[in-house]
Amino acid sequence: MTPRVRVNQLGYLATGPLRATLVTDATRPVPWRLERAGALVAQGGSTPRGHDPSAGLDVHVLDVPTPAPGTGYRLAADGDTSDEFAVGDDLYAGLADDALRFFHLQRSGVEIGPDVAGPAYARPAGHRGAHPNRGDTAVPCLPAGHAVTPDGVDLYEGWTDSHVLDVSGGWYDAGDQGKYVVNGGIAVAQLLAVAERLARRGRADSPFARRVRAEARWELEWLLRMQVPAGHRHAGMAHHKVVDERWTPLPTLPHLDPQPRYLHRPSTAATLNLAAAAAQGARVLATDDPDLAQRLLAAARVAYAAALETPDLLAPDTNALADAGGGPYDDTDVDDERGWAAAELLLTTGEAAYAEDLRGNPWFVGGTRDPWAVLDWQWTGALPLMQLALAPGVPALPEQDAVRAAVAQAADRWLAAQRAQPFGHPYAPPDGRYAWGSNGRLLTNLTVLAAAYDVTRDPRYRDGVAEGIDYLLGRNALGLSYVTGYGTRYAAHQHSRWYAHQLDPRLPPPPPGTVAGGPNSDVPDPVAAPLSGRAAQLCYVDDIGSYGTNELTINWNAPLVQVAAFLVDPG
Ligand code: 9MR
Repeated sequence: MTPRVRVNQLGYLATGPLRATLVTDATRPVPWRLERAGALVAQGGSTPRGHDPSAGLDVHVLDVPTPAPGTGYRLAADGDTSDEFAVGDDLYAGLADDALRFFHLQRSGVEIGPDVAGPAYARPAGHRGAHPNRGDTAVPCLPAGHAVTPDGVDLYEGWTDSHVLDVSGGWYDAGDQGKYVVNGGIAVAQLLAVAERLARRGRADSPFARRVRAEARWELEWLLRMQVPAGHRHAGMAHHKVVDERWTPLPTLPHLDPQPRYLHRPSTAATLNLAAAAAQGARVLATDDPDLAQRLLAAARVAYAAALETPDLLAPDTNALADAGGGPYDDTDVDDERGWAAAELLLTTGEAAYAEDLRGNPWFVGGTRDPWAVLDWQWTGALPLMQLALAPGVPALPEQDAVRAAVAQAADRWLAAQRAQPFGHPYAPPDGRYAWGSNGRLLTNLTVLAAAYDVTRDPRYRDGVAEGIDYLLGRNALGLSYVTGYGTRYAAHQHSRWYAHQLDPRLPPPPPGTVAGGPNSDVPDPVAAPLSGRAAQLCYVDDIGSYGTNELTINWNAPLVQVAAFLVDPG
């Protein structure tokens, strides 16, 4: 039975806050007791919060003074007792480590040995071009007429160029084996931001920081391979993706993928993501590998210029195909990506021209768009603002103080949203419907609070991050931790083509530190579909078939690394 007292099943920081959510019909405050080994540590009364529409439950909040560090705490209230939890400052190092290892395990084109994956999930190199899979070492462009919808619309009409590229390496995106520049770009940027923060904290040479940079480098080298070479149409732009011709069944190990793979035509969004991530990578890897840093910066400049020349080559919504073999990552507004690329190029080069481009961008401070509403692969407007705010000084950008103020204001908005949520999570879509990857959106909101803390040192923001992660680790309507291996009851069947624990119980769950996409009000897959119409938090099922609520991806695990690394050392 899931306890009605919902806590962060991993534990709470010694600096607090320690809050829990009680599911109860009681209309008046009820007493709670904090116990350890049966002994009373503290007691108090709950705060009734009424009906919570996101959970479809009546709830109270327990606000508990943080006790001395230790393990084995429990909260008792209303005739029920919570799972055990710890209190301490060393709770998140393991999670940061594991969440980062996830990326190594997503690597394509290289053997994943038992030393990193354990014996059950060690696997040969995928997509290296050996029979029977066609491999990523020589991938042709999608031939004309290969992306025609059932209504007869050719999604890539007018695209006639053809060449073959070596696009091996990089990370598989998710539970599928596609590799997408748009999503690779944001995920690697988030890891690079971790490396930058560690450097600001004087820990650039720690083993963890080195691993972060090595992992980011793996993806950056792949991004470079996705750039259209000189002499071809749209030279300098980035191919949007390399994916299978058709979806493969579950499970399919990468080296056994029988599908032909194709490069899809370039897109402006992918090109700008490449420009942003490569420019940032050039800074972060400058000491480790000056030659690579130079190549990255050159590629970023070329990509940026190519995107200005071809500003609206949009990736089509390939979901319209009968069997797309990969996701669309389609985006009709690329101004936010343009601002992001300009900001990273500005930070790396200091050149005033990039600052000028940024000023004219609708997502920049004073612009017409709200960069803070959503931060994900499609809406990237908040990323450059956080990056600019955190940079020590940007001479070409006198507006830097205004940018810093905007970050703090955005964080204030998330703190207000958090106070309104009885489960303590700063995620509150205005229509009440949770998005695909809602856990990822919560995590990126937490990165905004973390950035605000780094900029202002106001402890309210640090506490906001600490409380916000409670939701992912069990303080939610399902009483479930969404992170494999963390918590008393955790998601163990994330949608993946190789972590097939559910299909073959001899296999272990996905590796620890893997976050599930989370509740999705649209319940788009057949497994979650019966949950349609339920309260948002209940639109989730821990089933390998539920790609719409339970997939793992690089762009959700990357902010998990950010948040966990922040909580290891808030400073
Ligand atoms: O995360 C993406 C989500 O925002 C979209 O609504 C959804 C449908 O287009 O696609 C999600 O991304 C998937 C991608 O297309 C393919 N790899 C797995 C991704 C996570 O489910």
